[in-house]
Amino acid sequence: MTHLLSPSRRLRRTPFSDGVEAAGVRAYTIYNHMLLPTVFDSVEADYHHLKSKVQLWDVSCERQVELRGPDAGKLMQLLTPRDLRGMLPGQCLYVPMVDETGGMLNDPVALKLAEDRFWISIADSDLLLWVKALANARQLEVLVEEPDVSPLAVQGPLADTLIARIFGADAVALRFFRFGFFQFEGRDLVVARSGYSRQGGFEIYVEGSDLGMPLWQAFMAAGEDLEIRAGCPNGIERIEGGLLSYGNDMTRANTPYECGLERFCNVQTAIGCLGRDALLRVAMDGPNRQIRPIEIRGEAVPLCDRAWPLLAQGRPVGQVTSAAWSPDFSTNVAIGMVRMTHWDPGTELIVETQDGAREAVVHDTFWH
Ligand code: THG
Repeated sequence: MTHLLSPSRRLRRTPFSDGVEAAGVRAYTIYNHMLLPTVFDSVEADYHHLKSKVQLWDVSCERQVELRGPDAGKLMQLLTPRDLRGMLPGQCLYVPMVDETGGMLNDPVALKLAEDRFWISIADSDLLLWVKALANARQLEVLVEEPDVSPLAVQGPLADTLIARIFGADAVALRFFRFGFFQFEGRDLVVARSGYSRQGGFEIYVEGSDLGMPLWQAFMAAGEDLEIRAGCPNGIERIEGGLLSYGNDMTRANTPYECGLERFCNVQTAIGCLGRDALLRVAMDGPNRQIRPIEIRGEAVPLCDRAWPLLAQGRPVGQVTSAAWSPDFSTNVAIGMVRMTHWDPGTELIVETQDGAREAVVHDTFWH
């Protein structure tokens, strides 16, 4: 398959790669040093199918950093400005993670498995190294490892129907960002109502690579009459929904406030967070640039594989970092970082793509 990408051990395969290939994957990206499918039929055909049926996604690249031991909770709070005191076993939380300057290191989903055990389901950065270094430098009583756990997502409007057939009605009863343990072939798996789309669905944290293909096949067979297909996080749908992508829409150069993640920061009470002092200052003044939904007028934009400068009266006022033609909204949807002087909804800007300048306008909400 990988015609342009030279496969090697560094570009890790996943427990579901055989199924992904059999389904006719057309393109991959690399995420956490692992294969992540990006296209099956076409990005637009995948988009329409995701929004009307149900898809099975190989998101193994959402690697887990496991914390286990008496200091696991202390280490978790060291990593994030979100106050974790109220977090209960069985809960998932979207948690910005920052360095000592308040810069974003990752934006994972955290799962509390037990008082002394967490999984951090990471976005695309080598968070394991940072967490290991912190645990050692602070001499914490905690083991930090990457377990053999690979998330498999079931996303789309028919996800509830499908999940019931594999895990039963109790799985359908899960609330958003809650998880439970459900059996498959006699083994307990974490199943959560979560996922990187706005269409609803579940994520199964498949523990043990040997279970990968049996579970993949079971879903494919059980979903045949629902017209299930292999899919993947969809570039158009996630921009419409305002789901941020680490490395694209934000980097270490951004604070969580600039990313619009202030609702996940409690700097007054998140005592123990490494970047707290830096973020307290930022929280006081407020950011001077922030993520905004941006509409780009005219025909379909080219592939957004670089930052596009945003201009007002010829001067730079920000950048667009993700953009795509939206078939459902008949316009180009985009995510940008805009200076406060020009971030009000309705502000007209110029965006410079590699194929030329286009008219753009700041929106107040994403498209969902
Ligand atoms: N699922 C799991 N791990 C992941 C992702 C995932 N790791 C990598 C990447 N995705 C992390 N990024 C995100 C971004 C957004 C959300 C989840 C992970 C998300 N956000 C909702 C929102 O912004 O409205 C909900 C946040 C909330 O209310 O708590 O779901 O997808 N396992």
